[in-house]
Amino acid sequence: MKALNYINGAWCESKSGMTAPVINPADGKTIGHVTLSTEEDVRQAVRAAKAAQKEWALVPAPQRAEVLYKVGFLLKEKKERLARILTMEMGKVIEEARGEVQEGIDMAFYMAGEGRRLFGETTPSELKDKFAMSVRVPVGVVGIITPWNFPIAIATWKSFPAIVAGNAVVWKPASETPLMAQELAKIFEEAGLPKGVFNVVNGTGPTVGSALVEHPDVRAISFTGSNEVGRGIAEKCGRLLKKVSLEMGGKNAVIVMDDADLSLAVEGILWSAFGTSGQRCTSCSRVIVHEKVKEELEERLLEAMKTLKVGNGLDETVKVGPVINEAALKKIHEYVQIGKAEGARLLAGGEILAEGELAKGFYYAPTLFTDVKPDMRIAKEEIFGPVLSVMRAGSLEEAIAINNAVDYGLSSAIFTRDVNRAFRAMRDLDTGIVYINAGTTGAEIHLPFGGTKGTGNGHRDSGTASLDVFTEWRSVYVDFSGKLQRAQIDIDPE
Ligand code: UN1
Repeated sequence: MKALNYINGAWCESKSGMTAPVINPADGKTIGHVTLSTEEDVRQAVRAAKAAQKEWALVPAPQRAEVLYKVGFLLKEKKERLARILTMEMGKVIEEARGEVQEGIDMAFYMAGEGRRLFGETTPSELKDKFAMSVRVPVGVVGIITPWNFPIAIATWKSFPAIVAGNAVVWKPASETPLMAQELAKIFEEAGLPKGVFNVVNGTGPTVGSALVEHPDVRAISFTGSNEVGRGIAEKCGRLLKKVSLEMGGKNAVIVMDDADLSLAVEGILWSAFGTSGQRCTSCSRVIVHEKVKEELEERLLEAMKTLKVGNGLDETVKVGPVINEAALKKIHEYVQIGKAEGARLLAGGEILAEGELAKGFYYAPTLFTDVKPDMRIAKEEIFGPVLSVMRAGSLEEAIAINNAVDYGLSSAIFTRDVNRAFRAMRDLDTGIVYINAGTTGAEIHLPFGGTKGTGNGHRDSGTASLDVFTEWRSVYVDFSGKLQRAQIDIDPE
């Protein structure tokens, strides 16, 4: 299969004529090719989006939402097929792939509902016979840049609110996962979205991403990806005075207190650390455990890790799929060497798996380090793989301080049976998402998603908070007094 650009309702090759292979990380096989676009392809897409947006913004929002309802039903109908493509293209296990498609379905229905809300505000005027309100208006053309780890869900978090609010979208999906992007574009087409409102331009970040960010007609950029790339985008958008929303990962921790239900904690840690092979922005990569229960937790974790079957995600019994590619495998393995050199104690894993069938794909053994210190690199930097570090704390305060000491602030979690500790943690953990008695993954789409510090720039994906990126506030004053009333001056009663 060839992943093409989708511009102004037409499927087209890029101007460069160049392609890159799409590889199944489970077995290294080529499952398709993706067209690699030029700046001219981006300009063409933005032109189409700009023209289409003018009309789209005039369609009443409840009618715009009708398209999203259709998209939701189509996603539902095609869920299993999409999940299988997702697993083959990205590697996550089939159960999680179904979950990811479900996230898109949820987002479609949720944002379709927004078509009958998109609430503004009314407020009294300081003058007589005068009305004041603020309404949300679309920004115009929105550029969306998404990562390979959630090839469809993240695109829905960004494009659905943008579209229901009356914008047109140009989307650059990750070049590792262009096939899911084709599927989403086809669904929009089938749902009857007018041409030009949703466009896909495939290619690489330095060419397509940069052209999108720098195009003067793209009024907002919504990006999820690496910290390095995100900072570069922020700088460009700052200079160009463009709205920009950034979500750039995490170094998420689970705190386990001495009063915790340890069985539950082990389940939560296992799921959030090794699910998606540790390749979620929300994945747990640190456990901060109260010293009284440290040894017991480690023993139980090691026992539970033995149940993690690693393999091709299409096999329903597999729990940990491959990582995305060879480069990721190398990076993860390098971090393990760094951890060892820093003095962390390796309890499990720490190796590339290459026996039998696994040799063809990119598999890393679920890895557990202990005696990790907060200043070690493996405790501070995002590894984006199945590598978990256990650290010790003597109190809740110390655990929270360790959690907060990293540069990221996406998600955190605490296992405790003490309601006071739970609420204190909820207040003091410096992350955008906090879980009580659950792991660090599993955000629901109707709540704001994002984080503090190096995770982002204060904006949020999903939830109604996402509308703030895709709309401008317009303040409207209606004077029905029939005479000139000057604000701040004609304020005394006659
Ligand atoms: C991501 O990894 O960027 O909260 C998204 C979760 C998922 C989304 C993760 N619902 O784990």
